Amino acid sequence: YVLKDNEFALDNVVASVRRVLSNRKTRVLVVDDVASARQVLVGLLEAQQYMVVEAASGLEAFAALEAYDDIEVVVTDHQMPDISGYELTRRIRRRFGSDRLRIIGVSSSSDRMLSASFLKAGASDFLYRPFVAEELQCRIANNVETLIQLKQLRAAAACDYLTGLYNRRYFYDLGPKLVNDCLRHKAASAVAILDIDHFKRLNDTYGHEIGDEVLKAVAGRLAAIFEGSDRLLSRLGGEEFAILFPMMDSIAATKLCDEIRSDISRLKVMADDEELSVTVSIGVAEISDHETFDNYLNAADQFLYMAKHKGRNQVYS
Ligand code: GH3
Ligand code: MG
Ligand code: MG
Ligand code: MG
Repeated sequence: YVLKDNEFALDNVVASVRRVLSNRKTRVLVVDDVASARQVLVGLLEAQQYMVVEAASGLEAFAALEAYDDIEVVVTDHQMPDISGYELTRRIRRRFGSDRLRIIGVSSSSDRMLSASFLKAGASDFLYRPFVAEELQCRIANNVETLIQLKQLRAAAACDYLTGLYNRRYFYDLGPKLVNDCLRHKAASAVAILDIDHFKRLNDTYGHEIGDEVLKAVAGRLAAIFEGSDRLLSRLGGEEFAILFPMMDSIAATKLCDEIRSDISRLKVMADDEELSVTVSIGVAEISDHETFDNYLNAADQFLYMAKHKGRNQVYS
């Protein structure tokens, strides 16, 4: 439950890119107190293959946003009995950034300043009624397109190109937040650094391309092990990976890491017609205090050094 606050914690970057690319239908919320006006908007949106949810007031709009966590566009009228579309826009923006939700205002008001007010409040777009149907459709399509591009950029920025795992940047971005969530609940976390043994030798013997294949195989195995869990897995760089175990002390994490170590030692990677195997060393540190995230990673790194020193293919904590 700790991780629920972080929208992307459970999300594998690769999976989210796939979702973006898979033409999943966008869900649009239409807010208007007048049923006939709502119907016009719904008709235009459904003609564009969007999934549409309706709300007859600002309060209904909030309820809809609670009920559906995948609404990505809100088209809202301005004049409504409970709260205005302008106020609704302001309040939605406090919770959802424009990289997550697009808001388009529509109004038959004669106030020519209304458009600017909406945009200042965080609306992505605004149209005066009566609007040209095709213009509304184009503006919505443009907003959906922008959202998709933002998601692709965000996923690419968090992703390691070779392995498809989260990268160092993402690990250092989300890791401290997860750790603090745990500390707020008075729970420890653990962090592990995993390093492939004698990887340079493998590169020197078989070449970098085979080295890359081994990296991908190890990353794929780790991703499979942690799929659907609340652990944060990333490639820090080179042949080093970091794993954050929220709500877990170092004893439990060490036990798990030893299973991972053993699992990877049984992995077979095909190189030309030879079967290669690799081993990994892992250092594990417990996070139970408010030191900097870097300090804990340094501690894990020192334990990793001990694991190497003691002969590799082992876990040290
Ligand atoms: P140890 O058991 O002590 O960890 O020895 P090691 O050889 O694994 O460690 P070292 O840090 O000396 O070597 C890491 C090597 O990883 C050096 C570098 O050429 C290689 N490397 C780093 N990034 C990549 C990559 O993306 N692809 C490939 N193929 N090799 C990489
Ligand atoms: Mg109205
Ligand atoms: Mg290394
Ligand atoms: Mg190494």
